[in-house]
Amino acid sequence: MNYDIEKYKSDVRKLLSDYRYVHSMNVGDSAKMLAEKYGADEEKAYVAGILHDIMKEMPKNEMLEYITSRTDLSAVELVSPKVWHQIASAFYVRENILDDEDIFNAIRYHTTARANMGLLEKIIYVADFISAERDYPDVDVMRQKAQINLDDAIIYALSFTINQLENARKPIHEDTLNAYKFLIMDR
Ligand code: DGI
Ligand code: FE
Ligand code: FE
Repeated sequence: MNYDIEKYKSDVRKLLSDYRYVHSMNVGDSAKMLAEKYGADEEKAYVAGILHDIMKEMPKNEMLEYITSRTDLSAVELVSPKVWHQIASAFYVRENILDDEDIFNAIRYHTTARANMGLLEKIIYVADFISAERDYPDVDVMRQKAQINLDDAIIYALSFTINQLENARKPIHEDTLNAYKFLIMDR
């Protein structure tokens, strides 16, 4: 595939703040690195990485309208605005930038994860956690795990996210719980 990477970057640049633009480019770099390591298409991973959060800064009321006109939301999704951008970004990319099923799914599940993820989905999920600007307390552990075993890194990230949501007394998305169960059973 020949991807028009400079155009995708300018599309992202127009829709995101400086901080999130830098994050997006860093996720692209991390995704490319993981693709090389785990034998995925490096360019495709880079493209999915730079595009993954493209709708993150759309106003929440518009985002809800945008996604509910395209898909049904679960009860947890309706009360979890932070997961809306994975749906909005996936549809936006498919309709306006490029139509590729792997890239669609990698963006579509990059926040919640899901059971039985494909390699590109796994790569984008992990790349988002280890991007260069991330500085949460366990980021070094996460980066180290990402170098050793992709599924172990995902389990660690899922456990971290589930714990954070529990501590904040927030609902946990069904796909997040199913991703955790699937990978634990699959080991
Ligand atoms: O978009 P980013 O900030 O780069 O990262 P992200 O897409 O992983 O979004 C992280 C946010 O999403 C974080 O504030 C926690 C929230 N989140 C992740 N998984 C779940 C979730 N929120 C709910 N309610 N349920 C989930 O399973
Ligand atoms: Fe995101
Ligand atoms: Fe992100």
